[in-house]
Amino acid sequence: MVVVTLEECVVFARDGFRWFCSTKSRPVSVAVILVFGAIKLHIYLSKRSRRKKWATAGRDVVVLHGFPRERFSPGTSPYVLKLETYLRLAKIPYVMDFTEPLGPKGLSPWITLNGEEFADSQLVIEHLGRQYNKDFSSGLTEVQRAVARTFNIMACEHLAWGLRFWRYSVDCCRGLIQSTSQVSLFLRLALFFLRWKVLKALWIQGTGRHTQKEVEHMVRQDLAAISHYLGEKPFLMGMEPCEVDCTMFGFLTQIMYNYPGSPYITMLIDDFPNLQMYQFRLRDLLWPDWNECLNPPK
Ligand SMILES: N[C@@H](CCC(=O)N[C@@H](CS)C(=O)NCC(=O)O)C(=O)O
Repeated sequence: MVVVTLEECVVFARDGFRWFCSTKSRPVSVAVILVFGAIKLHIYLSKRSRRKKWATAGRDVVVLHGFPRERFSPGTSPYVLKLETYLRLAKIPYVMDFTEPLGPKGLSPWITLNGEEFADSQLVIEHLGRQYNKDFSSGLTEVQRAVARTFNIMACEHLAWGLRFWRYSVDCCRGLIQSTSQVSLFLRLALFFLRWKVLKALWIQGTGRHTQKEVEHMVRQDLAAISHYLGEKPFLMGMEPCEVDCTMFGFLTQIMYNYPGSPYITMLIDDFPNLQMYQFRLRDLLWPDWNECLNPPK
């Protein structure tokens, strides 16, 4: 095995830099600087022209940036679906943008509203709720609000890791690729890097250190909690849908449509059928155009 010391790396970098700055390599250095400059300028100009276009969406119209529509559901990200479902529930006018899915925090979704950018599905929902004076949880008691928040966090910060574990580690993105309508070489490359990043995140967060059986058990517990609390009610907190239902819709939709062959879809079918009915109910209510939102549309 070849072992490279830190000292050798420093020497290599220093010599390389000296060569780059020397007169002998001037044509190469100039070419490299010009190419990088041209790429940076191109990125800057495209970003600026996209923002100009979004500004024409109209006053108080939300531009929702996310990943493209896919074959079996309107998207493969639970968070984008959560936010889009909320916009529909709140009847806030919006347009979708798929050209720049990653926002100022490097994640999807994010929105542009009247020229301002906001990121993170939860923070965006809270901001829009204040701006458009929509609070679907206002009829809930303090205790019910606490329960709704707990379920919301459980889905976004716990269940989500269990789902990522299956998608990126166990399934190696096969189900995700099946759900994707255009599998280009670029997409495969992007998925390769995303997978590497998510596996690292899974390890740091801790879920990646468990066995597959242990993670499955955790997901089952989460789904059981949602199923039992939902019971026979039409929506999680009662007779009317509220913000937390949008989150549940985002996650249940992923399991039902974009996790083929996973133990989670089997759990929904065999053990928690009320969760499937709940997803259908929300879908009928808020996504009457579901089929047109698939890619290709049905
Ligand atoms: N807390 C964030 C989570 C968003 C998130 O994790 N988005 C994923 C897609 S499901 C993403 O953009 N991943 C891209 C990446 O990590 O590079 C939210 O609620 O918006």
